[in-house]
Amino acid sequence: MFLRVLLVLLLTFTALANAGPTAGKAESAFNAKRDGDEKVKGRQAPDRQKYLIGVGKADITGPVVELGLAGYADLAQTGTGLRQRLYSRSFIVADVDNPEDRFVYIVLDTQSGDTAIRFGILEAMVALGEEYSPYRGHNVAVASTHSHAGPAAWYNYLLPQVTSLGFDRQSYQAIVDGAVLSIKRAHESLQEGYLDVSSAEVVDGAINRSLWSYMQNPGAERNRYGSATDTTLTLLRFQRASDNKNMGVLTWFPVHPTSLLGNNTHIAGDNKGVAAWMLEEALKGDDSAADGFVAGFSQANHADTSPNVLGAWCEDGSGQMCSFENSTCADGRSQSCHGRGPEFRSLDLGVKSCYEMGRRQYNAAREAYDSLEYTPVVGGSVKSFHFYHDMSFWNFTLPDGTQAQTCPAGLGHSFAAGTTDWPGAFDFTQGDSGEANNPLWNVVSGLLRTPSEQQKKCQEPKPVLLDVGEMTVPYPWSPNIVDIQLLRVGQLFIIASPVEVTTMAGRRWKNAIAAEAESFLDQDAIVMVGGPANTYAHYMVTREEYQVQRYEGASTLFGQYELEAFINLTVSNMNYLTPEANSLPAPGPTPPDNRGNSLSFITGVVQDGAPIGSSFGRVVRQPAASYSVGAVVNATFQAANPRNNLRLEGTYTAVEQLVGGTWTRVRDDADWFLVFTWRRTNWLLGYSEVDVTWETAGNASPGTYRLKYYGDSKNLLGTVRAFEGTTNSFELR
Ligand SMILES: *[C@@H]1O[C@H](CO)[C@@H](O)[C@H](O)[C@H]1NC(C)=O
Ligand SMILES: *[C@@H]1O[C@H](CO)[C@@H](O)[C@H](O)[C@H]1NC(C)=O
Ligand SMILES: *[C@@H]1O[C@H](CO)[C@@H](O)[C@H](O)[C@H]1NC(C)=O
Ligand SMILES: *[C@@H]1O[C@H](CO)[C@@H](O)[C@H](O)[C@H]1NC(C)=O
Ligand SMILES: *[C@@H]1O[C@H](CO)[C@@H](O)[C@H](O)[C@H]1NC(C)=O
Ligand SMILES: CC(=O)N[C@H]1CO[C@H](CO)[C@@H](O)[C@@H]1O
Repeated sequence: MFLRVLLVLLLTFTALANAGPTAGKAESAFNAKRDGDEKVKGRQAPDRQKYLIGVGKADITGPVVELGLAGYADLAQTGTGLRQRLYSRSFIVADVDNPEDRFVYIVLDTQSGDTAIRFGILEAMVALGEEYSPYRGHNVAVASTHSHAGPAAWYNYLLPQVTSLGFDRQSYQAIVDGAVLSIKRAHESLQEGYLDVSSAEVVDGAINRSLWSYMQNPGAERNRYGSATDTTLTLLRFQRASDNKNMGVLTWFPVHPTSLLGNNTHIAGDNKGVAAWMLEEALKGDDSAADGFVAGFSQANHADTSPNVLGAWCEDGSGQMCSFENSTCADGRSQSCHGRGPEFRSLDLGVKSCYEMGRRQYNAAREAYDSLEYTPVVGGSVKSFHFYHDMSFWNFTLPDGTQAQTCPAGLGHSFAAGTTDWPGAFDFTQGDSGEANNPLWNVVSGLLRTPSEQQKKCQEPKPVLLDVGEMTVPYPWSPNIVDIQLLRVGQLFIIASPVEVTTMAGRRWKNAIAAEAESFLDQDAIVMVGGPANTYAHYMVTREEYQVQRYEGASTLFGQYELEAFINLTVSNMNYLTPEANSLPAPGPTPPDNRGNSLSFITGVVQDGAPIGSSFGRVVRQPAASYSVGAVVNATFQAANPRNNLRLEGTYTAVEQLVGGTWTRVRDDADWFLVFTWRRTNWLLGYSEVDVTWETAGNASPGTYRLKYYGDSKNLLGTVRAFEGTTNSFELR
């Protein structure tokens, strides 16, 4: 209530402040451009314009054990613990004069946005009542970092559920609740402030992983760009007007968060999670940053990029790189082809490479943040639209007048081979992994159908392996209905893309938006593509790239004209983003909601037990009495299943330091270097143990410390009780 009053006061004040003798806001923005200088030095910016801005962050860490991870689609990749908690980071922008005109851009530390998650968030906005009525389908964008190391089983459609054995309410709810909490926090922080854009190059931040595909694009087009991936990180700064402190930043840089490999089983935000954590830590207590500074690292046109920047090599003893055209090795298969990260020699599940690739993005973000060359976001108005569109057999006209068609979703043969970042995603289709012991696949594989003639023709030259868009039994396998959404503040446009977009596809899409924006903007548009957002419709390549059907082309669900279709659907609705626009497009067909009818073979926790003579939280193995900084500190506790309590906004592990006679928490689950590993020791009696591991090479300093473990045990009656364990103290020297 108090906040609402504050908001109203704020708005009234702003309205008065803006009701001066000069012409409208948009007008003055354009004047600023005509005056010539858009660049602002430092914090003082005479011609900047005010918006209402807010940022918020909340925990979305779902079940960290006994559940498949989302991304590599590998049944064998089941969670065993936690390296880093996952977050939702929300960024709200509103028009000071028309505060109903606003949007919220959410960056989830998940593999993608999703229809189920989005439904959950939108329902929560309605349930929150009047104050949250400005947040509705047209302006809520559910984007992601695309981390491949978060829990799965929250997807709306069947295909991505297969490798996590279905849908899990607990996993889904953790993301929805955290996303909603992050929106509330952002909403409660809304105040007047400024938006400014800067950028920096990320040095060795990614390589193209499908150069053969990229090379199919016309030479003249490729020559316009310096690289086969986009190397610039763009940063949007949220600076509050009251004291010019920065509340947060939202960045975009394209690179796959596949640094942690497909054999990693610890939950983490991958390289973007590292970058966000580093920037938020670095700015804690910094003069430039407000308390609770939030750093969002959104994904961009990353589909054909890899963080494995040393290239893809055959791990078959041959010492050869994988084949250029199809990433296979001497045996003609892709199974032994692996991309190498900068620290691949540590043979460690990608952890060290992940940290390094995160650090590179952090470095660029820091450079952009410290930059004196900011372009202010001007033009006042905040607009957005969203509608659903069914891609099955949709006919439309290309700009050159020819007819084109999109198709129901279909996956091609190369999809099963996976990528150089991890081979063999979904190779259950070839029967050599997972099929026999995947009960969900056993139920649904008999329902596979061969594509219709119309579908075969539409999808050419893709040979359809999985005709997912024509399969609706027992419920739809993949989206045919996709989200079309654009956000605008001033001259900044954000495409919320439901597909992973390749480098060149992203460039074409952004160029098309910028060209159309010229019809109603005086200054050059800045266009970002963010995603996977709102739903997960796999990949999108250019028409030329589609012809060679590498993984990305085979995963382009709606056929060779998909990019042209997305461009058509966004560009032809940009009239809803003009300063005068005050209506929204028709909502389109509602996608199926499978939350209530999804299959699940995920079993719950039956009970926890502790052996006679032990008890929950007892230290089974103490740390040594002393270590040198750089050593790995390790302790083992008698444990219970972490699925009994996700401890959202809390922690499973902590490091406490003895400071002036008092034990003070100095590390928790958010820390990259503090790792929580859970394992069952007796299935029948429900015994388990956890290792708490602290890698002090990371960021530790000498002192007296102890480790903590916070758990929750469940008895046979289903009662859950919290407990904790504490190790002996140890010296770090
Ligand atoms: C992969 O491409 C090479 C040529 O670069 C070709 O010799 C080989 O047959 C291809 N393998 C498969 C499995 O398509
Ligand atoms: C994880 O996979 C990578 C890539 O194949 C391999 O080099 C590494 O040895 C594996 N690590 C473990 C612990 O299995
Ligand atoms: C739609 O496009 C397809 C493929 O180009 C064509 O065969 C069909 O006649 C078109 N349908 C309509 C109604 O124009
Ligand atoms: C999109 O396709 C429609 C239907 O064919 C066509 O009328 C329109 O001109 C196209 N719009 C753009 C921006 O290409
Ligand atoms: C920590 O201790 C456990 C149990 O002895 C062991 O399995 C694990 O490998 C150790 N981890 C490290 C990083 O030393
Ligand atoms: C321009 C560019 O990024 N080229 C790289 C594409 O990826 C290969 C390895 O797959 C590198 O060797 C190129 O340098």
